[in-house]
Amino acid sequence: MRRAIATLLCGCAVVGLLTAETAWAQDGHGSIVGWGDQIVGGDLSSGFVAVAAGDHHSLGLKDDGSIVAWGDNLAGQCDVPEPNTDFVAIAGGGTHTLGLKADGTIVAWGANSYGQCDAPAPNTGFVAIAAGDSHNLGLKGYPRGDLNCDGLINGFDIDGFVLALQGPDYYDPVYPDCERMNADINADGVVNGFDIDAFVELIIED
Ligand SMILES: [Ca+2]
Ligand SMILES: [Ca+2]
Repeated sequence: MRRAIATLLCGCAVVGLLTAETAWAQDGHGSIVGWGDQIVGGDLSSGFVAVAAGDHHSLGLKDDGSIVAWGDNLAGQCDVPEPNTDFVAIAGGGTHTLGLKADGTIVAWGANSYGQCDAPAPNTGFVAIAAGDSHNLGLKGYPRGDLNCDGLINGFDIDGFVLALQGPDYYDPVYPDCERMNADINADGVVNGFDIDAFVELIIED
């Protein structure tokens, strides 16, 4: 089961700010390194699987599916809406933020003067997101967890998930028109045993 958020940075008014031009760097897998005109966030030392940047705010996606946001928060672009769980991708707009959930829905928050936070209906089936200054793009596809590519995530995906864990030599011949990486439920770029708990959670939620 994905853990609930242990700690979310307190808004974006984080402690330990460096000067705007100061670069920061931390060694190690899963840490975030930043440079340039930026405000430094809190603990960025481990557990991250993706990063994104807006005009003056920054985003990190953690391996537990939560988003950490820091920087300029004048439009609320760093106020990740609850529940801050099950995110698999992030994108930073000018003064807004996008998060893609594991179930293929988009969550958006921050400035909405151009409707950039109003995800169009039906808000389902998204597999990738991008954010411009005041607009967004969403790519439709088969969501993570849909291992038989029927557009649904349910118990009929279990066989495909097991084959996906075994490798492309097992999965691809059975599902030639589907995508084995849909089994990368925790969005860390690989399909392995660490995806099992998240997959089970998706099936249970269905
Ligand atoms: Ca399916
Ligand atoms: Ca994975």
